[in-house]
Amino acid sequence: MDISNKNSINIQDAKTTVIGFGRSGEGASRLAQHFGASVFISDGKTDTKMKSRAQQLEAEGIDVELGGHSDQIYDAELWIISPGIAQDSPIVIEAKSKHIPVVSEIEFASWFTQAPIIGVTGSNGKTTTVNILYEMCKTDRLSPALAGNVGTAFSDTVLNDVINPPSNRVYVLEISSFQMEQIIHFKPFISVFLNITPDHLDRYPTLDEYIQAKLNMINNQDENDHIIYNEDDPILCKKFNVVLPDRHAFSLAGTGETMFTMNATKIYDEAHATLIQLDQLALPGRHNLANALAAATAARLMGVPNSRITQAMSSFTGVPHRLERVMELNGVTYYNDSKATNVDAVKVALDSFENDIHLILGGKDKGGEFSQLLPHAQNKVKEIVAYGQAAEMISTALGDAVKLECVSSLRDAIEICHLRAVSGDIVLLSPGCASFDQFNNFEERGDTFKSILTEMVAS
Ligand code: UMA
Repeated sequence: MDISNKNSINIQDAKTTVIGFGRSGEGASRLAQHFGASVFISDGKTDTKMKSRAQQLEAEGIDVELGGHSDQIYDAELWIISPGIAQDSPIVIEAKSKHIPVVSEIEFASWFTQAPIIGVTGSNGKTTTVNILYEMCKTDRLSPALAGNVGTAFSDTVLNDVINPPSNRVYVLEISSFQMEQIIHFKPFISVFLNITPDHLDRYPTLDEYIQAKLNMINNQDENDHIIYNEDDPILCKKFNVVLPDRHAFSLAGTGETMFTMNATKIYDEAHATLIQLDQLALPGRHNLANALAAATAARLMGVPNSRITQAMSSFTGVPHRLERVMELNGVTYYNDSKATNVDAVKVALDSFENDIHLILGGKDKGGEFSQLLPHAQNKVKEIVAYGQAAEMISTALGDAVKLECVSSLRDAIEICHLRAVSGDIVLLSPGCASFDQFNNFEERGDTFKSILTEMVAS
């Protein structure tokens, strides 16, 4: 199938294989079927929940294969792959060797909309930024939709819009490096780059390959499009030295030219009008200030008035699983930061608190350097409780410098912290690892943390 010209792609009757029956795969299958493709979705795994979801899709006329990829996957004119499938996985290499075009789910969904896209990427802060930006864009002139890595497949949102077209739609997409691996035409009107720190080094052989995947987001942007980037991030500054789209920096350091500037007490715009007093910001932490500046810059490019930007900044209090204050129990405050799936996110979490912290780390290791936590842990982390597959590795990296205990489960870790924490302390789940050794995703891990705490209160 020829997909070289976006405007002439026609998937009517095209044999289309979708790899991965997660959220992206399910969404892409329905979108492809809506446009007349003959869809076959295949997943290497199976379980009871997947079986019942498969029955539903089959009732809608989509063929589903669970528990392994048969050769039928190669009987296709187009492949759509879920973000969890790496570009160098044997099945992807095989499909390409058979000259089957392979695209990511985000790329595929973008074929079916003309609405402007704001893509937000970075190693940390993406979810918070897209949520603030989404709030800012809720105006009379714009109808924002939030999708992507944040949890809703872009294909689902596009399909809803194809069926019930909204006016003034703008897509606010959280974009991961995985989602940019198979990009051909994807062309955001605004690309936002928050920061780059090592992540997903279990998937990418080098940091540069991880960065390159994220940078694919600007491949198709031209002089009518925009890039927003963090001027305080050396990697981003270097990468965006010479690029085509219109560039806009944001910065906490206050060097260089930025749309919004900060002093010790407020943020103001190019005309020196005050946008917001810093003590009015609802989200704590300097990292969130950077996220808010990135969102404000994107909102302004979309024509959002200052008053709306200010309102969103002063009312948005955060999203679940990101430094989420769960409860106070006997003077001890419990925070769920399950979304901290890499070491840099844990650093940010530690920098947000002054108090004595009982830190729960662990899960499935992603190649992170846990020793880098030491400067951020000094004088505030009372103890670390490490659980799961990465526990031993964490113990090797940090055990000589910080009081540390290894346990097998998250529940054990919580119980130990609960026993030892005294009034005024913080218990922080900020795992620095993926969740997949013991949970389906970071949301399930965070929800489990919260429900164990609720049980403890009840007992
Ligand atoms: N699979 C195969 N064959 C393979 C490999 C995997 O069939 O060779 C199957 C797995 O068995 C599984 C399915 O693929 O059933 C899962 O696909 P997926 O991992 O792409 O998961 P989705 O449910 O489609 O969720 C994806 C994103 N997941 C990942 O990038 C790992 C979700 O981001 C995103 O919210 C969702 O699409 C909707 O856009 C989650 C995530 O963990 C939050 N993202 C990473 C992160 O933030 O660090 C990048």
